[in-house]
Amino acid sequence: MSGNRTFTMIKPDAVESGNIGNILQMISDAGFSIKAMKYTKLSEERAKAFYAVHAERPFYGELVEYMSSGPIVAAILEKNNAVEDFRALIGATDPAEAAEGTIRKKYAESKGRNAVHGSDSDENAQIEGEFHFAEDEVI
Ligand code: IDP
Ligand code: MG
Repeated sequence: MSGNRTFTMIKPDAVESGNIGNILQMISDAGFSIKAMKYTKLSEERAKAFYAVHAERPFYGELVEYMSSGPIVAAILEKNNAVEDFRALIGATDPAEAAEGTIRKKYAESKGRNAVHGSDSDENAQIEGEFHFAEDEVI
């Protein structure tokens, strides 16, 4: 059965372009509620750890540099079928391939600088949420 929580980050490009509010509005309009949220910045070490699963990919260095280049918003979101529905809301990794009306279609700059993160499984949603939030920060 699918779970009811996912984890997201509004990435440095979307923070820098002033789209935190627009993206949170889209998330809220799509029926997600916020269980935890913080404005923060990943160190290079923390970005490396978060994306360790991609360590062998050719874009890993670029990804780590980008994700530690400026502030982000990290959040745990709740909705039924959260992981799948949130991936549908954000759209394909590459904004050129993302469907109309998705967050990445609207706000992403490129496949690398693509505005938002969304967990790809219930298991990773749990792991990624715990990476950013202590138990008592989840309300
Ligand atoms: P996802 O975020 O849609 O799940 P993943 O394949 O898990 O996509 O990749 C993680 C992140 O790595 C992407 O969101 C994007 O920021 C970056 N990335 C993925 N593919 C490329 C690429 O080909 N070039 C540069 N960066 C990439
Ligand atoms: Mg992914």
